[in-house]
Amino acid sequence: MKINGAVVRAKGGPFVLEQLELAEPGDDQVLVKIVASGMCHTDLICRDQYYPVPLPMVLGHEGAGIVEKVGRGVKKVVPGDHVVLTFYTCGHCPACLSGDSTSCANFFVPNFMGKAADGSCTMHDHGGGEIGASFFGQSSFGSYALSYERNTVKVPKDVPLELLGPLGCGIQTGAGSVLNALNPPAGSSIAIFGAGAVGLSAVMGAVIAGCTTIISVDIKDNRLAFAKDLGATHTINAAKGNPVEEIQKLTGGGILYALETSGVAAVLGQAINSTCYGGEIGIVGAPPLGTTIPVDVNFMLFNRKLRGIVEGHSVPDIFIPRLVELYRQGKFPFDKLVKFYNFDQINEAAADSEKGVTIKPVLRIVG
Ligand code: CXF
Ligand code: ZN
Repeated sequence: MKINGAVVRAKGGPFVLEQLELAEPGDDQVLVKIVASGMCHTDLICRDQYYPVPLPMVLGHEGAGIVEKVGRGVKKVVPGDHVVLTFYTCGHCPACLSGDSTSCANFFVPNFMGKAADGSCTMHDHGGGEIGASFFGQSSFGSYALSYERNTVKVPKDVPLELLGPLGCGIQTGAGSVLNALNPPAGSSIAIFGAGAVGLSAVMGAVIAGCTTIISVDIKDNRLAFAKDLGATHTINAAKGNPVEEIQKLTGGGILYALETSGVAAVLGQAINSTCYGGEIGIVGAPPLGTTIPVDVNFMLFNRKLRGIVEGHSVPDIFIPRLVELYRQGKFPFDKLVKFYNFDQINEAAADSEKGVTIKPVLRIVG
């Protein structure tokens, strides 16, 4: 079928709207009419080839839309259902079978390599040239996307569908890193480094968890003010002071939970150093491939735990509907992070996100 898609053909962009040909859904696939798609930092680092995905490609991995057609084997959704698209996992490796699908052994190829899970190319341009698709098992920067039953999450019809796409990645990553991965007990303290979409979602997650000290660290005062608005109890501008010393002062010796969302290696060092004995540090922000940091082994030896967290360690079919319900009850106001753009403003949305003037751009794709 013919679709409109935003193609990145060269390192650094731009996104160019083109008419493309999308394949029919396979047995385990779902054809989704995309209503809106969030834009995530990972779309931009793939465009810029910090993550060297093959180009040309249609990126986008926070799709929200309406099921148009399902493959023969699909049972979870039917045409007309409202869905959020999330990351692809295989469902048959040991991690998926044990319920930890964010550690899926087959995560890489169907999420990043531009091919469907069976290795086929599902998108072509008007000249018949192959276009990388199936980005995060979706490629949602298009008027239609092919997802899989496993990464298609049904959502209720009484919440605005155009708002929900970011629950598929950035928002679930931030909130889930706190609620599913670090799991701080009520009354505990957490420091969240970075106040972008992921970090601010983590702040909201920490409020839901009942943390009574929530420290947001960033280098922009407007973001820190936003974090306060969302429930941070303390803010630290790391451009003006030393966050490690300030956290130690605030907590009387170091914090038990720290989350690094900025993707800056030096900030990860600060997150580690801000913890007390037994502290746990979550790595969420993605720096360029090959980035390393020095770690003081004896510092870690005192029961500290450093862990990576992918996609908020969530089981999307369970966690995304929970976030929708929390939003509906006014306990998870992630809509405050969103600014809408028309599909043909996609490059402006990307630029605003990079400048930091928009926290979570969402593209309205089909009216
Ligand atoms: C990504 C971040 C980098 C590791 C895989 C998951 N999340 C989405 O943007
Ligand atoms: Zn993402």
